[in-house]
Amino acid sequence: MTEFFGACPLDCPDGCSWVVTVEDGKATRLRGNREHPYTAGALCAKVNGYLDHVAAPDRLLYPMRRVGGKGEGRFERISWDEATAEIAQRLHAVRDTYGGEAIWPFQGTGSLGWVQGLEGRAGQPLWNVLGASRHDMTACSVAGRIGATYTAGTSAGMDPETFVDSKLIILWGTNPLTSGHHVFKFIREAQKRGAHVVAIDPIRTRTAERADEWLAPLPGSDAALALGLLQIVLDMGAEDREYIAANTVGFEAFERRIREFPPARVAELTGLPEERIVALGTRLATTRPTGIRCTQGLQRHAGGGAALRMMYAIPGVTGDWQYPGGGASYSTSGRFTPNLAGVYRDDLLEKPVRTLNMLHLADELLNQDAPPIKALVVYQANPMGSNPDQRRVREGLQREDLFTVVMDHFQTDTADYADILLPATMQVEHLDVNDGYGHSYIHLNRPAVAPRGEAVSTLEAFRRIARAMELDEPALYASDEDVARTLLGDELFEELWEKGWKRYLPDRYVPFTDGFPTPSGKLEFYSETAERDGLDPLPGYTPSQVTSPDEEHPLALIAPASHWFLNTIFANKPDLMAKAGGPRITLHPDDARERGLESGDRARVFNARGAFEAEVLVADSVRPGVIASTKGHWLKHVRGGANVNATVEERDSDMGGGAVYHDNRVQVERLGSVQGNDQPRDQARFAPRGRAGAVQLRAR
Ligand SMILES: Nc1nc2c(c(=O)[nH]1)N[C@H]1C(S)=C(S)[C@@H](COP(=O)(O)OP(=O)(O)OC[C@H]3O[C@@H](n4cnc5c(=O)[nH]c(N)nc54)[C@H](O)[C@@H]3O)O[C@H]1N2
Ligand SMILES: Nc1nc2c(c(=O)[nH]1)N[C@H]1C(S)=C(S)[C@@H](COP(=O)(O)OP(=O)(O)OC[C@H]3O[C@@H](n4cnc5c(=O)[nH]c(N)nc54)[C@H](O)[C@@H]3O)O[C@H]1N2
Ligand SMILES: [Mo]
Repeated sequence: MTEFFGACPLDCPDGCSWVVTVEDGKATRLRGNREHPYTAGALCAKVNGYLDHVAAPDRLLYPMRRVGGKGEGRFERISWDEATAEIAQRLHAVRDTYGGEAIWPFQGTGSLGWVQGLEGRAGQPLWNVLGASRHDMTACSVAGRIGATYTAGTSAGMDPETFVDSKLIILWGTNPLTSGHHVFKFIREAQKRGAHVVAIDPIRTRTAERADEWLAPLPGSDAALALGLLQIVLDMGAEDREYIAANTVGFEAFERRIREFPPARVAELTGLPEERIVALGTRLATTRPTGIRCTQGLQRHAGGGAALRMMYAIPGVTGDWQYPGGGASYSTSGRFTPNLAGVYRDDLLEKPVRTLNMLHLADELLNQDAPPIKALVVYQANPMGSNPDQRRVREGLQREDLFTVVMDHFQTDTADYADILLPATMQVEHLDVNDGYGHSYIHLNRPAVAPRGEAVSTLEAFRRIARAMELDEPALYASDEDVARTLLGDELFEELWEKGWKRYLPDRYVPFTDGFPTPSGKLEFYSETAERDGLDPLPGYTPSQVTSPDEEHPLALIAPASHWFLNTIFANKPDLMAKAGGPRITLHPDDARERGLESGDRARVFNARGAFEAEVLVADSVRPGVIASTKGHWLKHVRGGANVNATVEERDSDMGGGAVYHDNRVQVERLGSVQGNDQPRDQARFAPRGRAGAVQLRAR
C-alpha cells in the first residue's frame, strides 16, 4: 500500500489537497488531506467519488475516428499512430493553405493545473511553432479580474482565511457552500464569534440560508447598491479620511459619484426596500473590519467588470484594507508566479498572431473572417454545453470543412462533433502542479496509477502530434516533469515532491500594506488607466441588459453552479446525475401564477436565441422577476437536447470580453406535467446497473 499526495485540478477556488491510496497498482481510496490547513481532510460532494469517475465504464480509452455524421457520435477505434498521422496531415494542410492562424487551440477550464492546463495555454510551444491563433480564456473570470485590477492593481485580494477576523461579512454574488465550500469554515467561525453575515444574491442559495441576512437585488444592480451603501457611510462620516489621504487617489471625484446615488434612487435601481439599504449601509459604516467575498457569479453581467471594480473600492473608503478580515476577496490568482514565460516559449513565434475570444466560437466558426478557422483542437473544454449561443455553436461545429480534434475523458456533447477523439489522462494518472484561486497554497500532484487504456496527458498528446508533424524544435518535447521543474525551479519541485504542498504567503496575510500595485502605487478610485482604455475613470454603475424592458422575455434567468456538477464535468456520472435530477427552474409564486405554472410541471424556457426544457419548482427562494436554474447539464442527457446556454447570448461584458451568463432574459411556458413523461432514452444507458433506484435519473 502506497499513498500519494495529489490535488484537485478542477475549476474551483478550493484546489483541494488530497491523498490517494494505491494497492497492487490500483487506486483504492482518495480522501482530503487532513494535514492541509485549507482542505483539512474534506473534499466535496462531487470529488469524493472521483475514483469512480476515473474507473467509469464510459471513459474514453482509445483514439477514435468519426464514422457517422458530425454530431451523431459514432466513432471507430484507431491507433495513436493513425490518429496523430491524420492530425499531422490535416494541420499541415490547413497551415499551408490558410496559414497557421486558421488553427485554433481551444482550451477550457477542465484542468487548472500549471503543467497540463497552463492558464489556457497548454501546448503553447507547439502553437507558437505553428503560428496558430492565440486562445483567450474569457468564459470565467476576466471581467472581474480587470475591474478589480483598475482599483487595486491586482484582483488578488484578501487572504480568505482572514475572514475569521471579520466582524461584518458580505457574501456578494457568491455561493461558496456550493461553489467552493472551504472558505465557509472561516466565515462560520467568524459568525460564531459574533460576526454578522449578509448574503446579497437574487437567489436564496444554500449559502444565503446560512447567512444572518439575505438581500435579493435585481441582477446586475450591485454597483448601484454599493454606491448607495457608500453614501450612508459618507452621511455618517464613517469614511476613513486618514487611510484615504495616505493610500488612495481620486477620492474627491469618487465622492461626487457616490452623492449621485441616494438611497431612494438606489432602492429603485436595485428593487430593494430603502430601509434595508440604509440598515446595511449603517452596518458597513459602523463595523470594522468588514470583509467582502465577491466571486465570479457577480461579474457574469454587462457591467461585471465595473461591479468588481466597485467591490475593491469599498474597503478603500472604509479603510478596511488595512485590517486582517477587512477588504474584498475575488480570488488569490496572480500571487503565486511560476515561470510561465519559460514554458510558453513565445520566442518561438515567427510573427505576431491574432487572439481569439473563446466565447466568440460560434461567430468565428460561422462568419469565417480571414483567415477562416479550418482546424479546431479542443481540450479541457466542452463548448457545446458551456458556451453561450448554443444553437450557433452547434452550427459552427457542424461545418463539414472544419477539422476538429477533441481530447477528453468522456465522449461529451462537443466530442460528438470531432473528426478525431483523443483519450486524456485524469488527475491521478498524470503529473501536475496545482494551486487554488481561493487560497494561498501550492501543491504537487504525483501520478499515482498508470493511465487507463491508451490515455495520455495533455502535454504527451502534443508531443505525439509534434513528432507526427516532424517538427524538430526541442522545446516541443519537454517532458511533463521538465515543464514542472521549469515552472517551479528544482528546489521547490523537490520540496513539493516530498511534502505535497506548501503555503506561499505568511500566515494572516494582509495585502497592500506596502502600497497597491497600481501605476500610482495607491488604490485608484480615479483610474487614468481605465480612462485611457476608454472606460469610466471612476467606479460606476453599468446596468445589465436585464434592466431594460423586454415584454416578450420579461424574466431574468440566472444559471450558476450546480451543487452536483462542476461545469459539465460529472454531469454524466450516474450517482451525481441522480442527485441533481434533470434541468430545473425555480420561479417566484407570483411569476408562476401568471403563467399557470405549478411545481412539478414541465416547462419550456425560451427567448429569441433558443429554448430548453426544465421541471418547474415554485418557491419564494428567488425574487419576483428572476428565475434560477443551474449550469452543466449534458445536452444528450436531457429532454429537448439543449441546456440553459441555448438561451444565453454571446455578448461581451464591459471588460476583457467576458461572459454575460447571468444577464439573460427569457419567457416560460407550460408543456405538461413531469409525471408520466419519459426521460430521454439515453439516460437509461447511464443508470447504474443492477442497483435499486437506478432510474432516479427522472427529473425529481
Ligand atoms: N459545485 C460546483 N462548484 C463550482 C462550479 C460548479 O459548476 N459546480 N463551478 C466552478 C467555477 S468554473 C466557478 S467560476 C466558480 C463560480 O462560483 P461563484 O462565484 O459562486 O459563481 P456562480 O455560481 O456563477 O454564482 C454565484 C451566485 O451569484 C449570484 N448572482 C448572479 N448574478 C448576480 C447579480 O447580478 N448580483 C448578485 N448579487 N448575485 C448574482 C447567483 O445567483 C449565484 O448564487 O465556482 C466553481 N465551483
Ligand atoms: N449558463 C452558464 N454557463 C456557464 C457558466 C455559468 O455560470 N452559467 N459558467 C462558465 C464558467 S465559469 C466556465 S469556467 C465554463 C467552463 O466551460 P468548459 O471549460 O467548457 O468546462 P467544462 O464544461 O467543465 O468542460 C471541461 C472538459 O474538460 C475535460 N477535462 C477535464 N480534465 C481534462 C484533462 O486533464 N485533459 C483533457 N483533455 N480534458 C479534460 C472534462 O472531461 C470536460 O469535458 O463554463 C461557463 N458556462
Ligand atoms: Mo469558471
